[in-house]
Amino acid sequence: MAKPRILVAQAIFPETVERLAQHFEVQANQDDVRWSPAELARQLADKDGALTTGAQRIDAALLAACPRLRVVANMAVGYNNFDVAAMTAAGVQGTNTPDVLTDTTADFGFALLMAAARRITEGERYLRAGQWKDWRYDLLAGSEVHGSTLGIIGMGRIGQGIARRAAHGFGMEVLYHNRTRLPPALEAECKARHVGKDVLLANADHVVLVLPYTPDNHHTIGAQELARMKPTATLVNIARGGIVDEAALAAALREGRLAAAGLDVFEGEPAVHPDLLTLPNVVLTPHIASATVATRRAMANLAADNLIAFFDGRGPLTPVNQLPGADEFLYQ
Ligand code: 8YV
Repeated sequence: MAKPRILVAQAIFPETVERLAQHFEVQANQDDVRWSPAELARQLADKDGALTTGAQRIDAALLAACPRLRVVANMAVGYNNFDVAAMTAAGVQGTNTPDVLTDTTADFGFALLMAAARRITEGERYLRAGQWKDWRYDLLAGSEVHGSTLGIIGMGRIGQGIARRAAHGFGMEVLYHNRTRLPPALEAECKARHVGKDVLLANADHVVLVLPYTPDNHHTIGAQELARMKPTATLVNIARGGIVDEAALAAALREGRLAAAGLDVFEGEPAVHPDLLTLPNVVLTPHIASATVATRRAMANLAADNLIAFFDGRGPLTPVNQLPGADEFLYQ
């Protein structure tokens, strides 16, 4: 029987491509060519499956041009690049890579919080520019992290990881806002209290965004929400850029209505709002919260495992949609 044909849409670890090649006929974009949506559809037109990275949009128009496609494995926990309803309607299975990146991403969220609140990158730029001449009582004085109040918006696995670090490692009081409340035992373990969004914004000394990006939460943090935050507060976004109105955030940071921000994700990646680039009180990183070698390897392996399990008939390991007629296997 002919092997299923798989497209690896962006460069990944060569050993993952080799592993996939033991099971499939693989075409891998190891030169990392950035395809337009039309070119992606052309590349996928004769494929049975794909490994994507989050940068490839899988929507109704693409699916209509790819009748053979049965499964798309995203090498990311977020899958806002998938039109899940269109995929389900077309009978296409989607999968993501939860769990394997939880702690690494939570570590990075904390690193961004520390860097922004304690002005670490600002201090480094100052030193490298030869501006450091003397001690001064208020030189680069930031805001306290330990013992302060942290607000977490989005309390999935990564949010819980941040809560544990904050409560257990930094003695912080943790408030969280989420569509659904955590079970009491998990709340107790994370030492986190569920509150409304406005209460969180008004009371938190630092706010971390870790919620999935959906059309409903576009610009969930805009001018109004920023106005509710303390002027001494820090905002960290490791979720998706579209959750924050970047122009409103840049204005708040410029006008001293918000002390600092740490951003790993942006609305128009890889473009960054030009106003943010000019501000000293924002730490900017290029979407690298999950970027350790071990975690990226685990993500690539899980994406490959999903494709292998799907075509073996075992069902996907970490599905994001439930196809009609398929066994009940939706991963929780
Ligand atoms: C990925 C991410 O690196 O997992 C996610 O949702 O945002 C990152 O870990 C990125 O999406 C590229 O795959």
